[in-house]
Amino acid sequence: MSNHPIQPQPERRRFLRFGAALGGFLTGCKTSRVEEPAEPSSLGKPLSEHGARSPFEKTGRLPGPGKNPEIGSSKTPLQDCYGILTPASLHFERHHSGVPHIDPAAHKLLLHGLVDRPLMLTMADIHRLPAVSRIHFIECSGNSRSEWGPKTAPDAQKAHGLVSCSEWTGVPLSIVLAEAGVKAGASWIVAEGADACHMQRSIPLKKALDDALLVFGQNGEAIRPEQGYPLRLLIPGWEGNTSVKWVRRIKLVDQPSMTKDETSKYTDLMADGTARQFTFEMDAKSVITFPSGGQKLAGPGFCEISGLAWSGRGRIERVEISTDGGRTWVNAALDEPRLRIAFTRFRLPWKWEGQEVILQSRCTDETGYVQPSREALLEARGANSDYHNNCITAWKISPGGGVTNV
Ligand SMILES: Nc1nc2c(c(=O)[nH]1)N[C@H]1C(S)=C(S)[C@@H](COP(=O)(O)O)O[C@H]1N2
Ligand SMILES: [Mo]
Repeated sequence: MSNHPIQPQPERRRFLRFGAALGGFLTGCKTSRVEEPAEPSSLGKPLSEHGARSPFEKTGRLPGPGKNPEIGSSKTPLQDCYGILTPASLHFERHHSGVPHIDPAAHKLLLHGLVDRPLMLTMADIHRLPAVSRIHFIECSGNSRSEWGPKTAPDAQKAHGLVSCSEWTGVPLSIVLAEAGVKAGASWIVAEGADACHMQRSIPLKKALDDALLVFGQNGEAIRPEQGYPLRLLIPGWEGNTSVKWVRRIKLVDQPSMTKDETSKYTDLMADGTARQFTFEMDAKSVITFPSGGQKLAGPGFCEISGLAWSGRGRIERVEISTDGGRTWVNAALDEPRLRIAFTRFRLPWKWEGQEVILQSRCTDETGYVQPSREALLEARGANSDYHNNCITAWKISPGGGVTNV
């Protein structure tokens, strides 16, 4: 037996608060007829080589309407995901020219330009190098584009589903760059994909040497073709477009290349007609996934408000929730692990009294950056912007329990 006096545990206190909020929520489930569940009477399905989800589970990615089915994006059903990891099968997709069919035995990565020793690496070469696994989100800078208004998207998936979070396994790019030997004067890299559009992005060498990865693993299995099989670049915390998929070439250069995806696209037009360029970091954002647009509360009583927050600059320090249209805010509990540049799950026990409610979340990251209001974002960026919308959004719960984007 421990001789330490028993201290009230924060966990237990939280549980007691839940107890109060639950307030007899489960009384409706009490039954006087106690019946044992029936024994299964026949054998189930046989063993299988590769698992599939239950046929009762129907949630899916939502391919956006495009001129052709290869080009565009499909969105993660954030409102149907648990925890902080996105299943590979539900990771959002953004392809500019479809998913190439690549035999890993034939795939090569060329490193050249301002290096001492140009390298041509096979996948077998890459698999021999020291690897790391890291949990990071990827977010398209076009995510939440609908929230510039005037017409917003009806639910969490359609509004914010161009973001997902996985455990990525791969080789730090710094290791490969050290093998090639970076020449004096090199200050940028240009990465190129093996898809038909040859997606190219310029990335400062400093970031490439800091935490960029050459990724071949996703959530414990080989990276999916849609995510860049057999090899993608991952630039943690920066706009998704810089994480070049199906990466086949990295060139060291002394200035950015000014490719189409960093000039005509992925720049932010400001009110004065100038454009912000190389807006790499994804600012902190949070989204309430329950209750969220398109859902319906069964009735007044206990409800756990839950959602996701993330920042391209590091850890999420705080998520506040308002249930009164932004007049007052309370801190939500943050699930562990709370990792850098990864989804953080937040939760708040709450009791819905059945009235109309405007529900909002606001996050703060470890740099002290606070997610802005829509007014503050428009003030700073004007109304021409398309990319990088991270403002606080609001769900309205109507007295009938229906939830809409307002
Ligand atoms: N080669 C190549 N890389 C690419 C793209 C592409 O079309 N081709 N799309 C980019 C964009 S715009 C984004 S947001 C991310 C999306 O990654 P995902 O499809 O794995 O979610 O990949 C980036 N890398
Ligand atoms: Mo993107």
